Amino acid sequence: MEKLDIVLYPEQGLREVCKPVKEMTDQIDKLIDDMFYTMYDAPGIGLAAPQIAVQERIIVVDVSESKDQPIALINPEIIRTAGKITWEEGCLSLPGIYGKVNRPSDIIVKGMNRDGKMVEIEAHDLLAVCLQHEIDHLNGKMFIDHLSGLKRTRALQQFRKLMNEEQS
Ligand code: GNR
Ligand code: NI
Repeated sequence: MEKLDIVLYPEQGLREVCKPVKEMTDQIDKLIDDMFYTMYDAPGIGLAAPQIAVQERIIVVDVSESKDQPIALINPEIIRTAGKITWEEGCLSLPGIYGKVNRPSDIIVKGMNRDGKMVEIEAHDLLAVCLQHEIDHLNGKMFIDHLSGLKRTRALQQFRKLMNEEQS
């Protein structure tokens, strides 16, 4: 397995709409292994392919404490939403930045698993938040886009400052 480099904001690839995967291949299966490895190592609870510079519709998540409930989805689609939840989100592509985002609390996501089988996943609370955060990435969207103008500006200022401090 290989640890992949995580792309940081403001890389253009994080703002692009990713292409659907046409069919499950050994190459994608290997990529999913590397994505899980990279996500657990970070550590993070989710990772989307554009974060490792692959512009394809692939996500991995594991929100369990024990880190033993991996979910990989190809071409994921949200087919139902209900409820509301506010969660303080972070992103491996904006390290050190956090912000409260409102989203539906209950969702059903349809997609292909790594065996190439179509599945539907019912998700609540943190798993629902994380799946929506990852699916947003596939559409070129980041959690800061859900913040109000002022909060978003402040978050981005803070991120630029953090990145500059790291350089000096
Ligand atoms: O590791 C992550 N934590 C997190 C916390 C709250 C809401 C969403 C997330 S996803 C994030 C990893 C990441 O950037 N995935 O794209
Ligand atoms: Ni993210």
